[in-house]
Parts: sequence; structure tokens; C-alpha cells
Amino acid sequence: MTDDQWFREAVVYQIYPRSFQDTDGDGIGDVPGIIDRLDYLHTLGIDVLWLSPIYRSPQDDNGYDISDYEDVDPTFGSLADVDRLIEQAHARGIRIVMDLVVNHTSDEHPWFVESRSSKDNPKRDWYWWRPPRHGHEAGAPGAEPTNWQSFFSGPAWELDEATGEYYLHLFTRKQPDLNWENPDVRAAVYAMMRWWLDRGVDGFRMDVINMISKRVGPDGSLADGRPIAGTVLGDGTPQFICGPLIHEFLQEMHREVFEGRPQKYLTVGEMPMVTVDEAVLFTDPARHEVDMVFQFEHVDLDHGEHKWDRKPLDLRDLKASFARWQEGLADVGWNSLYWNNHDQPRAVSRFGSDAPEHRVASAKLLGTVLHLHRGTPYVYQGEELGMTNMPFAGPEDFQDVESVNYYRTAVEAGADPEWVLHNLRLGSRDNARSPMQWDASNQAGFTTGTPWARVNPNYPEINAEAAVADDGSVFHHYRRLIALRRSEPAVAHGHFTMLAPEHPTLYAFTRTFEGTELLVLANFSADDLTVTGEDVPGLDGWSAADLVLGNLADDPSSVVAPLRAWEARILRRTT
Ligand code: ISL
Repeated sequence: MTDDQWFREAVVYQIYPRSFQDTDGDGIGDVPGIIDRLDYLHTLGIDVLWLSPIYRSPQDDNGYDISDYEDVDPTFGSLADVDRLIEQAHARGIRIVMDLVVNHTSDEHPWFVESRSSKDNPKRDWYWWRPPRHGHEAGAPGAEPTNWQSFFSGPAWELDEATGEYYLHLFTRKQPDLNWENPDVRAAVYAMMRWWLDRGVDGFRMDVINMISKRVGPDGSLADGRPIAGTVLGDGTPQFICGPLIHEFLQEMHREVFEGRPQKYLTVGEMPMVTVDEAVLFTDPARHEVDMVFQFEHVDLDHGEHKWDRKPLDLRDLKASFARWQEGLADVGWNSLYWNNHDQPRAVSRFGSDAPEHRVASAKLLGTVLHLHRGTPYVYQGEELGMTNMPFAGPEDFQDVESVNYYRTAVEAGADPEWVLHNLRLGSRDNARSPMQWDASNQAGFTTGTPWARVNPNYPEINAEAAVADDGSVFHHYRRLIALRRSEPAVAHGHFTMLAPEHPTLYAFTRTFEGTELLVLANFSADDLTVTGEDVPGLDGWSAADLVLGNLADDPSSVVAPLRAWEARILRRTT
């Protein structure tokens, strides 16, 4: 491995600053809070911190709507705090990766304020402005320039009354899309990125970066849209997912921002709907685009017709998806690995079991399976504690703009409110955003004030202080998984082979590297599971003594002993 591939051996921890640690009592997490918790993160053993946005923002989408890229929002602290964070993280060997949100800005960003001020403003073309649809009056139903639906409900176009034109917003109306075809926009973004690198950050997680190149024109198909109980908007995604200039833009970004610097930075592109074939192109080191992408296939498998329409997950589909990505990026490119982030429900409640008797084992099983795939694992704050989904009582418990919009539009369109609520409980992003549970004290040690989002009432039991003190906790299992990655090169570099793809509850695979073989066996169920030689060819060749890490208190007596409820084993041998 060359130094410029260091990210392959790294483990990244995602912080959602708003919910991590508050220090000033305003109920919202802040940068000094992150600094206070660096020792905890160092104990866990992670290499990189990715911070969700802390830039100045009206917080319409919790900071993914940025009004000043070169300043910190006062709720999170100051630039001086960030400098201190960088310095103190680096002192512990931890790198800092910032969120880069440049598909759109806030509508309060000075660029947009100028752009909307008049049709002939020099920055007009920095965003996507269009007149009403031919033959329609501005503001009339269906007058939007295209029928595209925004990701957060409703049309993707908003009328600006003053100039009579519409602007494009793939997300909320307070997140207008930048026009990347304008070279001045790109130059401004690259300059901002260099400014952060000069401050000492170590890379970027790039928000919806595969949407920056668009064909703004054709209507979307209604049939393939994301119908939300009766809306008749179209699916614009074929026009802006991995659009025509995307590779050109990313290569230019690499040249303009990263090339020629003494350090290899980490770049990860968030790419909804990206395919394996596209991902190979994006992550081929020879093409200089990004190191890895966040793809969504495995977290969309329990979606029905649309994200809110949930269906039970079939483990065979999950394995098939992971196997396809492992194989697709085996020779060229690289995978990112995640169960969780700030947009996804909690993994243990979704892929494991949050029943009290299974929570710890299944959370450890999920960590085991994920970290043993080939790719760079991401741990989302609280995942290492086995934090669970929230017990939401009613619609008033939801705060996220996506959830609030969905509830309103679906109920307005006639959907049964109980059904909508059920979907929100399972799928709302608010599940991931409840405050980090630090200890059993008031508000879980997150804040001395009133937390901006409710603390999960299970914090007296599930919290970091208790986990660190308990050698059998999810925390220590994650610590061991990360340590194993350090001591055993097959974890980062081994060749991946999926076994028993058709088994409904067994997740089994091997990793092989320079004479070492790892075997991972995991029981995705609460029933005992007997693994046979048919599932795992050559099973007799393994012995219980090969066990390097299990997830239950007592190790199995033999390798053929049935896997117990949510049991996961990692075995190792040399050939
Ligand atoms: O969370 C989603 C829907 O449930 C996704 O569609 C999500 O919006 C998509 O993955 C893009 O996410 C990113 O960009 C959004 C922001 O709201 C998310 O938090 C961010 O991760 C707009 O900036």
C-alpha cells in the first residue's frame, strides 16, 4: 500500500455536532464539546472524524443549507474553536474531514441573495433560473419549468415573485441548487475548499456530489417518481444523477484543490442512486476523482414503492447487494462501509434487534459483519453504544424538515395519519439525531440546558460511561474490531468471498490475504443456527481455537457448535 492509500486502513467516525456534546448550555452540541470528547474517540481507536456541517447556516436542514462557507455558525462555536479542534485531534493522530455541501447553498447565502436580486445581476447564472412553463402564468398550478419533485416533498422549483422566474431546489426551498456549469461557481467552490485545507483539515465528505451536473429541461416520468400519497410530480433523477459533466467536474476539482499538495486528503462522495459501474469510475485512483463513494443500495432494500413505504428486509437481498459491491470494486476502486448516518434510522433497530435481550449481541454482530468487509468503515455517533431508534409518540415529536413535510403532504393528500406516523417511526431521520448518550445523569450528560431534540429515555442503561466501564459492551467490541484492523492486514486488504448467498439467516464470508484466511460467521436471527459444510465448504478444517473475536460472553466450544441468537464469530488461520 502506498501512503496515498492510507484511507484504506482507516476507520472514520461521523459526528453530528448538533447532537454530540453541548458545552454552553444552549441545548445544541458544539465544537468545544467535540474537543472535550476526543479522548473517548481516541480510546475507541478511530482515525478520522467527519463532521456534519458546522458552517454558518439558517439551519433549515440542520446546517446542510449554508450561508457562509468560511465561518462557523455561532451555535457551534467559532473558527478559533475549529482551529483548536484540528490541533487537538492531530495531536492524537486523528484527522478531521469536513462536510462539503456545494450542490446547493442556503437561500440566505450572499451569492443567492445577489442572484435573485434581478434578472441581469452578474450572479444570476450562479443558480438555475427558468421562466414559467411555456403558456403558463407564473405561480399557476403546473407552471413549474419541469415537473420534478424535490427530495423533501413538493415541486423542485420555487417562484421568485419579484422577477417572475423559478429557481431549482432539489432539497428544501431554502436550498437553491448552484449552477456548476458556470466556471465562476466552480472557481469559488475550489477557492473555499483550499481555504479549509490551508486551515488544516484533512479532507471532505461531499454531499450529494453526484447531483452537481444536470440537464435542466426534460420532465420526469410520473410512473417512476417517488409518489407520496397522491402527488403527481415526476422523477427528475435521470437528469441529474451522475449527469453528463460529473466526472469532468470532479477531475477538475482534484486538479484545482488537491493536486500538488504534500498531503493525501480523504475524499468521499455521497452519491444517492449511484451504480457499481459508475462507482468504479469515480473511485479508480488513476482517474483522480474521489477515494470512495457512499452508495445507498443496502439502505434502500427495506423501502417499498418509496422511502416511507417500508417492507421487511430479506437477508438474501442484503448479502446479494454487499457481494455485488465487493466484487464490483475488488480490482479497481474502493468501498465505503456504513449502516448508519444522520439520515438513516438506527442500525440496531433496523438490521438487528433492539429487544433488550438481543440488543447488545446484534449491535456487535452488525459491527462485526460491516468492519470485516473490504472497504473503509464509518461509525456514526452512538452506533458504538448500540443506540436505538426513538420511541416517537405523535407527529409533534418530529423535527426534521423531511419528516415534517412528509407528514403534512401525505395527510393533506388523504393518507391515514396512523399509517404515516408508523412510517415516520421506522424511517424518520430524527431517529439518528437524538442526543448522544454520555452517562446516566440528567439529559444523558449531553447538555445542562434543554436539548434541542429529546434524549432517548433508554439513556440510563445505554450510555458511554457504562459502556466504557463494561468490557462486554458494544463499545469494547467496536474497539476490538478497530484494533483487529490494525493487527491483521487481511481485514483492510483481503480478497472477499461471500458464502451461502441463499441462506436466509446466515451471513458468512471469507477474506484472504497473503497466506491468511479469515472466516466470518453471523447469525441474523434469534434462533440457533447450525452451520454445515454445505454452507461453508471446508468447515471441518476450522477449529474453535481459530476464533479471534466473538460477540458473546462465552466462546463456542467447537466451530460446528450452533451459532446462538445473533452470534457472530471471526476465525483466522494461516495456510
Ligand atoms: O435522507 C434522505 C432521504 O431520506 C436522502 O434522500 C438524503 O436527502 C440524501 O441522501 C442526501 O443527503 C444529504 O443531502 C441533504 C441533507 O438533507 C442530508 O442530511 C445529507 O446527508 C441535502 O443537503
